[in-house]
Amino acid sequence: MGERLVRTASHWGAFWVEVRDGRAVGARPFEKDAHPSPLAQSQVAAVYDSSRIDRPYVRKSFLEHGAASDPTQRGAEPFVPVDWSTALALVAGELGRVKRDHGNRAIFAGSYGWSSAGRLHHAKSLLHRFVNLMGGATVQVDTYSNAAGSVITPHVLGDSHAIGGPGTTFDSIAENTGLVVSFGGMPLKNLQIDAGGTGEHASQTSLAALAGRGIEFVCISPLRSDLPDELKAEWLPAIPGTDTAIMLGLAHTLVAEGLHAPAFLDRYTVGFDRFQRYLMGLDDGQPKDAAWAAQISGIDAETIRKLARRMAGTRSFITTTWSLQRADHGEQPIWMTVVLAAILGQIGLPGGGFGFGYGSMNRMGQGRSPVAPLNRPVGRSPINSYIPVARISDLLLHPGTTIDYNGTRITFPEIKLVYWCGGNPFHHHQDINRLVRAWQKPETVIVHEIFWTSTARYADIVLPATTTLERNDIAASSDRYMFAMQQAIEPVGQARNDFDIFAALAEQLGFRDDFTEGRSEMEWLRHLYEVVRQQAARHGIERPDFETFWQTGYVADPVERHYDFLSAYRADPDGQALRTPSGRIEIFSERVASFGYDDCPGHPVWIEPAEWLGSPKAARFKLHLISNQPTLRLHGQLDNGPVSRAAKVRGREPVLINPRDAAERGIADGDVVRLFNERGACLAGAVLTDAMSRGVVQLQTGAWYDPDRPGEAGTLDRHGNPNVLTLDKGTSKLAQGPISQTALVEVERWNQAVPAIRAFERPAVSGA
Ligand SMILES: Nc1nc2c(c(=O)[nH]1)N[C@H]1C(S)=C(S)[C@@H](COP(=O)(O)OP(=O)(O)OC[C@H]3O[C@@H](n4cnc5c(=O)[nH]c(N)nc54)[C@H](O)[C@@H]3O)O[C@H]1N2
Ligand SMILES: Nc1nc2c(c(=O)[nH]1)N[C@H]1C(S)=C(S)[C@@H](COP(=O)(O)OP(=O)(O)OC[C@H]3O[C@@H](n4cnc5c(=O)[nH]c(N)nc54)[C@H](O)[C@@H]3O)O[C@H]1N2
Ligand SMILES: [Mo]
Repeated sequence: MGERLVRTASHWGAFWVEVRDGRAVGARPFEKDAHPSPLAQSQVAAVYDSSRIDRPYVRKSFLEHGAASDPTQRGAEPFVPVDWSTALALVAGELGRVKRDHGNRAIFAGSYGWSSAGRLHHAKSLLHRFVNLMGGATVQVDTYSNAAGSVITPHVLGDSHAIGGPGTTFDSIAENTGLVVSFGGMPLKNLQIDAGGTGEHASQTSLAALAGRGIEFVCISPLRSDLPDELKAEWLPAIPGTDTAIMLGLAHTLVAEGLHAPAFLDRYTVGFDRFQRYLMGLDDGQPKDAAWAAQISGIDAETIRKLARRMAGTRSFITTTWSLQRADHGEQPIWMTVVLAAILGQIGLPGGGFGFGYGSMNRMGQGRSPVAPLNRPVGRSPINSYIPVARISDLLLHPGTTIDYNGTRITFPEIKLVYWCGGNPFHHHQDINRLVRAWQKPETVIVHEIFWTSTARYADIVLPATTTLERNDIAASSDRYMFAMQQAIEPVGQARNDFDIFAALAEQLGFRDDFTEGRSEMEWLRHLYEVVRQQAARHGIERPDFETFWQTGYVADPVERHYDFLSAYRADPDGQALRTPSGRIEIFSERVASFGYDDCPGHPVWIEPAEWLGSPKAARFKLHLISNQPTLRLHGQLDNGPVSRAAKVRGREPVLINPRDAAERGIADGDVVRLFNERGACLAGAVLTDAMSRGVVQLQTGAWYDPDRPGEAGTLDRHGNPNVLTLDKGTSKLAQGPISQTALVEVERWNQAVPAIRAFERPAVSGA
């Protein structure tokens, strides 16, 4: 057969798959990509990794006793291989049983997760389409990425565009901005990624182009490398979780020194007077001044005052990464970013104001095509049953409990069946030991997976899914590109496309035609392409017909390169009024205040996080854990690939630690260490660096959970999954978002024998 090159795309970019004799053997970058991601190599290699699920499996006692089997054996006992028809009949039977006996609310199909970049075969969307046709299920709202940000911004700005973009473009910043103040930096590592793919990795180019233009950068972050070296940023290693206090200190200086913009505040905002009372300490006697902020954040008062003056003295742009809101009271740094920018009065001016998520994802700061990205329709749920995304363990552990959420009250149903397809809660959720206990509550757990992730290991019925190389699809994000993903190889083992799995199940449950609408894979792609092609035409953008697109492999739309967020509102605040109750930027929100939440009042405030270096707990657990996004994989995806594995330290996930913190604990570079707190413990490999601020350690997310006693809570994770240490609590009653950045830990040298990593091996199989 010889060698062929086949076009494909992924969340980490487009590339060509090299196929030799029916096997994928390598990856070559998309010809227009100036910064191709090494993750493509891992994707191709992982296809044949021993962690691949080769056929359907059922947990042993579940096969014998069904829902009456002992759920505490989940994750512990062996699997039995079964044929597809047995597996499908079992799944259809369980769905039918739970629906009949307990109703659709008892089925949890939130299935949060990134799945693949392909929009037709997008696993989570397929599950949602399927359950919607089945009468609905309990699902999740918001995202782990951005729960607090996307719930607070509609109250403040009328919608959540500030979070998802488009934001002020890098081109506008390059031309107009004098000072960029960056909370959480703009780490290059994250710019490899965009949900649904990216063509050129344009943000890496844009960021590099900011160097040498005389723009000043300030990086407020526990990690110096959060801004690339070329930008020659001033690094302010703030205590994690204290950004809101720093912003308040800046705001206080501006107001106290008359450097604020009363005309802007009058015309474009509401509620400054209420906020000002808090800022100046009129009611509580505590001005939120630079000295106050210094004592909380560890950044000295004079530095804060000078920074405020510099911000007022030039065109300044404030960026706040999404990570800041993935923390206790994560609504506050987002709201306070907007308020600080409003006090400076530069919102809507070229290169001025604020933006979120620069350095969180490739899309931010890039112009946006006016055409909405292609998406598979999921339909509507006939029932209204949902939880805030990160309340999964609470839901499973405490049915009947009522919680607050964004002005409403939600009572948890009793979940009997969990269906996950395209996500990995044993990667993404906080406090995995608690999740292990919660996971023992439902009667039945069904998972479609490609690999033996923990989510697959902790299932009763495991169905093997194809990777994107084994099917045809289209990748589309808010990037200006759309890519053909052409099938490169035959399905590996007995893997099937999620689409085909759901079609077969729908057949057994009597709604196959509604699910497929009578279309095959290629007919769906043609159909979806035609829908967006017509949308593009309405915007005056001409796209080729499907055949030409499929052959060329991509289309690229023109985008607006000079865009400034809220410039239209600035130009015409009445005609372009915001969709807030007042039509203005809400520094004080009557609506949020009316909810009466003690942990999210009517204007931004500093509230101590549940854990931080200033809390009493820091006497026992002296280090703040940052579990940020991983450089060499996407979450847990591709941890089984060669790129991620090559960077492990003695097989463990690297933990970054300041040399002085290491010395105090007798830890040397390359040592295996144990991280622990009262929630859990894991091993990791020490990497000493002065780019890590004192008192903080970084353990990136995504090392596959590797418990030494699977199925039991409270075991040692041998590999370095930070979520055995993180705290499972909502940001506040408003968003109830995840708070993975709020965690204290202690670290010690591991002096025992170093156990083998088992996470990438197949689980025990019996009765084959
Ligand atoms: N401590 C800590 N935890 C965090 C974060 C943090 O900053 N710190 N960040 C959070 C954030 S922002 C996010 S978005 C989440 C990410 O959490 P997830 O999105 O759940 O993580 P992924 O590892 O991407 O999981 C996707 C899973 O889908 C599977 N998959 C891929 N393609 C297919 C397919 O076609 N079919 C099927 N059936 N399966 C497929 C992959 O094998 C993988 O296991 O993690 C969150 N967790
Ligand atoms: N390579 C790669 N890129 C990714 C992903 C991936 O898995 N791999 N995931 C993607 C996804 S789903 C998302 S949602 C985005 C997330 O994008 P972000 O949330 O922005 O990403 P993080 O890397 O978690 O955080 C950015 C930086 O914030 C800093 N930080 C953490 N806590 C604090 C704090 O309290 N204060 C301050 N000032 N700084 C702090 C950390 O040092 C960290 O490096 O990334 C995307 N990009
Ligand atoms: Mo995310």
